[in-house]
Amino acid sequence: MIEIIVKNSKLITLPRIDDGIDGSISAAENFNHIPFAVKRVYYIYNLINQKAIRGKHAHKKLEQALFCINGACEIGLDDGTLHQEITLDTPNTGIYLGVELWHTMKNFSNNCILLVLASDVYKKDDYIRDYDEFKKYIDLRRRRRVRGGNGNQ
Ligand code: T46
Repeated sequence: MIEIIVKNSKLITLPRIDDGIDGSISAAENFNHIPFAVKRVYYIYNLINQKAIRGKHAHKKLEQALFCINGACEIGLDDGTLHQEITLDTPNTGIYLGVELWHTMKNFSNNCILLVLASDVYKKDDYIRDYDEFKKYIDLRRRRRVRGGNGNQ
């Protein structure tokens, strides 16, 4: 059993209904299995280059849930203090990827399909693509929280 130690993340286990040799079904519902309302679905596939490293960014407001629905890949999570690598290789086990988490996706099997459920439409301004900028951003948010603000200014 994987244990998530970084902030703003947790494992999501979807129900799995098995129909024997006729296959299996897993379903995800807003605010039940997924802790937000899904506004966008996208998937990453055609991972011919197994050395590909994707992600390398954090989001300011976007929440996501990642499921490797075919094959396998490794997700790196970094909250600015703790770092961990998680292998996703089970279609009904995913990761909740909350705000302010630097993440990478790598070690893709060539049949990997990574399904992502997102809390908002694509917004370029929500990305932090520089690691030093990410560290400064989360330090500032932390200082604001300590001073008693909600960190949203
Ligand atoms: C994330 C990880 C898990 C769009 O036009 N619309 C979209 O909805 C998405 C997701 C991407 N794009 C465009 C933006 C770029 O020109 O697709 C291109 C590749 O996007 P990016 O380099 O951000 O891809 P990844 O795999 O590094 O990151 C993606 C998501 O963008 C990101 O939000 O958290 O998957």
